[in-house]
Amino acid sequence: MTITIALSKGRIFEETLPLLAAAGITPLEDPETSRKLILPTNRADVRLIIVRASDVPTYVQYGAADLGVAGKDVLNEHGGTGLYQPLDLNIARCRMMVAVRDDFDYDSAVRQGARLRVATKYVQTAREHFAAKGVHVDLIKLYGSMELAPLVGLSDAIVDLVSSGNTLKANHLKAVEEVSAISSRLIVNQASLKLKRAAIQPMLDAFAGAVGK
Ligand code: PRT
Ligand code: MG
Repeated sequence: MTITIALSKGRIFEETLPLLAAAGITPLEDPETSRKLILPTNRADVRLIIVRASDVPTYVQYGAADLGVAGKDVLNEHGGTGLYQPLDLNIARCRMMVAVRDDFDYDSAVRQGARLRVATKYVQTAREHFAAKGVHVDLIKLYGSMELAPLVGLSDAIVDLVSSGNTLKANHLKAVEEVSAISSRLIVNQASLKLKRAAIQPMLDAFAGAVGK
């Protein structure tokens, strides 16, 4: 019985490596240099698949992967259908923020009840956030480089992830409101957990031990 784990390249892969090691799993190739999308590991019964960060929940939902690691940002947009989310891995941490141009008075725009144009990749998250605040927004869906939108008049505000804050600063933007704290979770296909419990449960326990829970 093979266990397939879906990961994205970059920070999630890097920060998941020590957790995999705690479960006795070592990838045999580096996704940054390999062109393979299916990576073997030291364990004949465990393989990794490398997918786009926002595609990880989809692979796990349909059982094409048994396990995966995905940010709460991605999970909130996906909705979580068919996924068991047993563990916050506390990795790839950042904050989902509302940001505007340095010279834009966000608080007064909100106070005056202005209708705000908000550009974001996280439409679902943004809709929930502004609805809860009672702020009327027109959402503009983008797929990347949200920071550009307020600079060229596409939007008044963006909803995006911030870690160091350097990207905002370099583009004369400021964060004005936190939407939520973000970290990555372990996700598990619900059917896999039942059918492959003997193989999966020890991995969950090892991950939980490595995370300190
Ligand atoms: O890059 P790609 O379009 O393929 O997908 P992705 O951006 O979703 O994937 P990836 O690998 O970049 O991010 C995977 C996960 O890492 C995200 O889903 C988040 O949960 C988490 N994460 C943690 C981040 C960041 N920190 C982060 N800083 N994801 C993105 N960023 C970006 C942010 O969007 C902004 O453009 O980094 C920029 C800001 O960084 P600072 O340091 O300048 O503030
Ligand atoms: Mg990215």
